[in-house]
Amino acid sequence: MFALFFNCLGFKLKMSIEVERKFLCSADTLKILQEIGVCAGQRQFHDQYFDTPQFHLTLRDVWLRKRKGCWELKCPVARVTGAEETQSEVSALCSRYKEITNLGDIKMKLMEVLKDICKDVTSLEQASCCVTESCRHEMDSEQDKFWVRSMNLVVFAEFTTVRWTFTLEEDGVQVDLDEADFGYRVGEIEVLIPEGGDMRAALDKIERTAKKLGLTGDQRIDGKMSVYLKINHPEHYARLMREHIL
Ligand code: V4E
Repeated sequence: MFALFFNCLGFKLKMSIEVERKFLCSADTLKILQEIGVCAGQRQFHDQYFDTPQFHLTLRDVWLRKRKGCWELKCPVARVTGAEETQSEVSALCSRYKEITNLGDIKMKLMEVLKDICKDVTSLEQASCCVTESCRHEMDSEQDKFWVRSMNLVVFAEFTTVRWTFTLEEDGVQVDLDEADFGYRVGEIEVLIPEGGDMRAALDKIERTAKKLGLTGDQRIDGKMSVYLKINHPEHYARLMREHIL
């Protein structure tokens, strides 16, 4: 939250990797969570997710959203073979995404992903020029409309989430319980590490927390987006499943 606030003002931040495991929260899990964690509060936010009409971003596992007036981009992280992979079961249940929250960096990444498929490179380059403009402009929705249109991006998903956040004794572990406005509830155990940080330690923390919460399943749990797409864009959902992106 603190980081997002500064980012919205245009300060350049080091990118972080979000490592997380989703889970379905039973009454028993909630009871344990209330015993071992501290509820850091409840908040509500509305997310708008953007892609080209042909879904060029999400088909590359790139997720662009606007939440509370701030832009956020999640991109896949290359898996490092070796130490991390030895804990394959835990590893398979966790997702890792690079989180980019600086608008300039987001536009650069989008250019990189979209330039092969966009004929009108000039308009993309114009859009990237906004990168160097003042941070005041980053909050200007008129500016947003310009670069979003230049990259041919449209909203393909939007929903509101009510989130309860718990912090745990385990250093740097956060547990969120989300309820989306389309009726889906999901929990997530989350650890943020800096780029190049200790992935194995993050996975260990998630595993220990999952054990404490009594989570036993070995299946990956759907996130809010999977369920949203299943309901609202079934064909795209099926394609993302076929291509092992969801
Ligand atoms: C990365 C991703 C999407 C973007 C939203 O990510 P998610 O963490 O599910 O949303 P949320 O609201 O919990 O974000 P936070 O507030 O924690 O930043 S939508 C789909 N994906 C891909 C994806 C995946 N392949 N597997 C899993 C388990 N989650 C997401």
